[in-house]
Amino acid sequence: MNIRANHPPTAEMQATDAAHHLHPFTHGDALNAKGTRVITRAEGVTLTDSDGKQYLDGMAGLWCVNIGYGRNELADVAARQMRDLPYYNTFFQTAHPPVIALAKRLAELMPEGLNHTFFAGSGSEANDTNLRLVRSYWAAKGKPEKRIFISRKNAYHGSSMGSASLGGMQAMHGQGGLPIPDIVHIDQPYWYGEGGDTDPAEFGLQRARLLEEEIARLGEENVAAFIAEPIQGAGGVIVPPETYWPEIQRICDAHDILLIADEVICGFGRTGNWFGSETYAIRPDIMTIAKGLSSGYAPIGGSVVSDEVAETINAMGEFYHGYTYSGHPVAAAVALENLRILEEDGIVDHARDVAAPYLAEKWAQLADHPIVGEARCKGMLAAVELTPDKSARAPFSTPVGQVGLRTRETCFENGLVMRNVRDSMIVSPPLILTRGDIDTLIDRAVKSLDETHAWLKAEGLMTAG
Ligand code: PXG
Repeated sequence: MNIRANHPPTAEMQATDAAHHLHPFTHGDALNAKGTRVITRAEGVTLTDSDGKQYLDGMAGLWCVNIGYGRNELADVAARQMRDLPYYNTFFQTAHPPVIALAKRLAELMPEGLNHTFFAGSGSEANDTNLRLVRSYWAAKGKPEKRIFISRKNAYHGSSMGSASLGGMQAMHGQGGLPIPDIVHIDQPYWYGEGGDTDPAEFGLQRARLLEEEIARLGEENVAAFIAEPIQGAGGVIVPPETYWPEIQRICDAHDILLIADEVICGFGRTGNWFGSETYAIRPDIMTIAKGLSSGYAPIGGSVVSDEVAETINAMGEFYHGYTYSGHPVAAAVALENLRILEEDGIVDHARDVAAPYLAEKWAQLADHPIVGEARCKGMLAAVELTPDKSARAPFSTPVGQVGLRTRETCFENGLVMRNVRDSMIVSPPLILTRGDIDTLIDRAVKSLDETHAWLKAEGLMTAG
């Protein structure tokens, strides 16, 4: 059913898209041969495409539409702000009401001590800010040699030169001359893929202690900061063993380095608390935010820093850094309204008390599926690892990602957006998901996994690589 067509016919849009649009993280020729999927409307947790087909959005857009689609309050606030003051900058000793109010609101919501926000237009920009800000911080403290950032393999921190260098995605580093100097990557706490026979708790400690070994190798006097996502998102919803973060915190406390929690995905209710740092009792010096800050309704991100970091930066003289859209008034007003809705509608509470426990219960049942090697879930983040041999946690003999991609396409056909990372399937749905929505999500996921299983058997691909 094609409701209120607000667009040209699908084939025409696909041809125009192929002719003029370069997509992110996409093999252009492959997409253009096939034609892009065009999403035209969304309401609640449901997307509609240009042919009228509907999907349950298991990814909340791109891990961001925490409050769900179609909240008119945000449209109204944006329209009002565009009329009052569509743009003004925050350089040259000026500000405007929305950015001031948002900075204050964030200080209220943040874990103790994080009271100062440097705004950006995205998570990538915010992490670029962190690189320059942290190095400037150490220089201001008379320790300019503290320049090295320690990050993790398979981390995602953005796509700009700086943030992609902070990230640990090998494929990204292979393009464009990355990483930039003075960034190193330690192994990740990915038990399913890399833990072998080690007990998960022990493995978590081992992976955390790599940080201490790396600090010793580099010399503490040369290390500026450790950056990590509380739960790795784009890397495949890597939920660390419970032993991991307390040990990381101990190591950061024991050495003179800053801890940056990249909460671009984990922030604003995703893990069942306002911040992943609460879920894992992390005490960051800096937090990166974006995505759920505005539920994706407007592009905005930021670096929220501790009093001590802010005092040092404020005292050092001019910090030569900023974006035209740092604290954009429309984005700031939209973010404020989003934060109001997250709180007043009890959406973070709903995620913690209703949706996440029910998702965890239902998701765990996927572990019984014949091609599922592990089903893991934390808050409103979940993943299943696909395998031809459950007990061995073995990968498929097919090229990495082929089975996952096939499953993703099957999910689309079955009305579910569930994406693949390698040969795992992940969800990060809007936090407003009801129990009924979760039943629908699981039903469609099982149907899709069944179809993948049938295809694997028919093709003789239930073999380990
Ligand atoms: N940090 C984290 C933890 C992220 O997940 C960024 C920083 C960068 O934010 P911006 O706003 O610059 O995109 C992200 C973004 C994927 C995918 O395929 C994930 C992200 C972005 C694009 C794709 O899972 N996360």
